[in-house]
Amino acid sequence: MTEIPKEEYILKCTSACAGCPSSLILRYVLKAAGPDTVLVVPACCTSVIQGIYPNTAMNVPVYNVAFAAAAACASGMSEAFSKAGKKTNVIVYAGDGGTVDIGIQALSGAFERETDFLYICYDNEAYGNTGMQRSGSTPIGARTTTTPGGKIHAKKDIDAIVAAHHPTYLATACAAYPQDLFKKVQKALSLPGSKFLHVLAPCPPGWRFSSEKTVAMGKLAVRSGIWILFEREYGKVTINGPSKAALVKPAPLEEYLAGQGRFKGIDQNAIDALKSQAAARALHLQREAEGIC
Ligand SMILES: Cc1ncc(C[n+]2csc(CCOP(=O)(O)OP(=O)(O)O)c2C)c(N)n1
Ligand code: SF4
Ligand SMILES: [Mg+2]
Repeated sequence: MTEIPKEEYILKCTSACAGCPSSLILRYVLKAAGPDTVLVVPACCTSVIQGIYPNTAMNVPVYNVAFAAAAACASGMSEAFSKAGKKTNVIVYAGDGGTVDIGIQALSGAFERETDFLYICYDNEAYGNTGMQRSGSTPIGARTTTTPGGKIHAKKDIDAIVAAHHPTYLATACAAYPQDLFKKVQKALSLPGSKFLHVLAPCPPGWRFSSEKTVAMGKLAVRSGIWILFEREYGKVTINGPSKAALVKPAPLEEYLAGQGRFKGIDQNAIDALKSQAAARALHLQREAEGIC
């Protein structure tokens, strides 16, 4: 951890819930990006965590925008900085609802135009700020306030959707692995063009586990293989660190599910669906990493 700078860009005493993964992830994102950074934040938990004007918990400029507009705003901003000869990092920091559902059109447009920016989706698998409604990123079987019997549809594969735009860099990360996250943000910002980072954000109130277990839950997600750490740099796929071992010998998925109240009473069909999706995804990534497809 010694390579991670001591400077803090999120100040103390934010309004985040105890154990919040969103603020934890952003803390390391900003340590990697440094002070010459502008954040573009659509409506989400982070737009509350940042504080209410004129006060703010953020030590970098933040531009708040409507849900559907984040990537479009970032496009204009990136172009303006470029024309002014500035190298300022433009980073969208958005939730899963704002990315896989409401902001997907602007996201697609920005990636198609090869906008020079980094889009980060922190994925707590629900609309957290408004009380945990299901999003397109909520997994099968998870109970949310709008899926009280458990969600019946699969989690949208946003990584595959973004990959179809052939970005310079696409990677996954997890709040439980800050060094991996830090290095991926640094690498993404060192590359030209459009970059996408999808970060799993285990959310204590949303997933219904106690607040000291955020990191443990993230590690279990990776160890069980339900969340795979990988990078796709100029199209070449690499499976990272702990996911290499997890794909050979995964921890039981039941252990991950049992620790979360949102999966209470999940039926066997939903568990089987989660397992087969994870296995298919692992196989596809392994084949890509070996250059087979
Ligand atoms: C167009 C529009 N619809 C709905 C809302 C209300 N709203 C604000 S934040 C939010 C939830 C965002 O969820 P997500 O993007 O997953 O971020 P999280 O809150 O989980 O951090 C919603 C529905 C809004 N601000 N604008
Ligand atoms: S609901 Fe989850 S992501 Fe949102 S502030 Fe609370 S812990 Fe963080
Ligand atoms: Mg969310």
